[in-house]
Amino acid sequence: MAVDVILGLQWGDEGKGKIVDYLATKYDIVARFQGGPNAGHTLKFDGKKFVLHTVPSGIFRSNIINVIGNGVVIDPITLSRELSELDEAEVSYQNRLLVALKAHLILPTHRLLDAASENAKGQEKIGSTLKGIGPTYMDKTGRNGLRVGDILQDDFQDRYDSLKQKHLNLLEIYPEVAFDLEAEEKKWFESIEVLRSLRLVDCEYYINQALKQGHAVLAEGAQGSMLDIDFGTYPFVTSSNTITAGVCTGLGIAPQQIGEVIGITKAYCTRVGSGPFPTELFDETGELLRKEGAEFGATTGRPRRCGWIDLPQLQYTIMLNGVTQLVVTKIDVLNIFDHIEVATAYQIGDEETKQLPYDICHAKIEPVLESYPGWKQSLDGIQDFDALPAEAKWYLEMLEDQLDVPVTMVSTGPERKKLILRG
Ligand code: 2SA
Ligand code: MG
Repeated sequence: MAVDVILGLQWGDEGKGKIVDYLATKYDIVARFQGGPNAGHTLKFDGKKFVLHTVPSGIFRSNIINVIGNGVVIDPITLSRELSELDEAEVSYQNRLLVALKAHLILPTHRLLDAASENAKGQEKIGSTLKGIGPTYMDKTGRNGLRVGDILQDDFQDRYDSLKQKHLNLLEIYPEVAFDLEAEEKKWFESIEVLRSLRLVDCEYYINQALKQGHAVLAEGAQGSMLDIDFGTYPFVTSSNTITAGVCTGLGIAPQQIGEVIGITKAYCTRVGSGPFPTELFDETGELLRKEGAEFGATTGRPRRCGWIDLPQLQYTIMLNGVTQLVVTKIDVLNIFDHIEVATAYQIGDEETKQLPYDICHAKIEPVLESYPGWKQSLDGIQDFDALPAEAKWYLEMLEDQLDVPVTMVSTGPERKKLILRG
């Protein structure tokens, strides 16, 4: 069996949670491979809304094993809060939620460092979610980090104290920020006990054995490809590899184990935080997209920046990820528009190009826009691609054509049933 991958092709918030939740039924295991509680995957069903930050989106299907892979950074406090919410909703997770021993831990001082370093950046803020992601990955690559498996060791407290001391020393270079370290530490150690009660596994062995036994695995990406540490709009990125390549290192599998790569894009485009966004709209159309699409961050509640879909950007992330299927979400948000615009190229100075420039953060990019007629009607109740209004079909077929990947699913609303499947 293979590991299929599902990930966002833009700057996150493409609606991955809902699609994973739907697809999960075909899989035995759903695994997170990167990122941490900076993710916020929203799922809606039975009139209830859940936002998952650390727990994989397969948790609501009782026969699915959910794995938090070694590539993830875990804040025990967020994790245990999520688990209490699952308890409240009577979703059982014991024995179905596995955590990699090699996943790194986010300490309270990582969050403090995130806040202090972001605060010191003034105008150049990354727009971090302040969950401690950057400092934790820095400690991982700097070979200082604490891992989940360390909580089982006798000297855990000493190692915690020593890393905390390093952080406190480092914090001296920054102006002070408000943070109740003592209270956070208390919660953290309580949450470590919750983490200890879960099944802690050698993720690489677990996944490879499962594959050998014929189990199907779905790797669930967080954030989006344009936030990838290597290929995103650096430095306005997150600190992990969000692309398909991250699945190999984040779960411990070989490249030839990768099967389908399902790339998700909104029918338009959004971004939270700072950094380049070539098709961003600063006018009332952008405002309307935000309103219609309820574009506010699931993790931080921040309003998202909105704009039209960007084909060069999608061509780039489809290339990087090896996308084999495209899922278009939130197409219903476009219902009210007379015209829908699409960026087909970038005008940079005298040059028209379809390539993202190296200095994307400084280049003056004007998107070259093409206009498509809107459909101006609700898509409610449409379950079949052919039943879509002609203009919506054109739009989707144009995307397929330009991006050279088949559109296999179209989401027409947040609820589970608002999903058009294309055979
Ligand atoms: P960080 O917190 O240090 O990783 O922030 C660095 C930049 O990455 C952006 N970022 C995100 N942007 C969009 N969505 C994010 N998470 C989604 C959510 C979940 C998802 O709904 O909150 O779709 O997976 C996310 N996480 C980080 C952040 O704004 C900074 O620009
Ligand atoms: Mg989100």
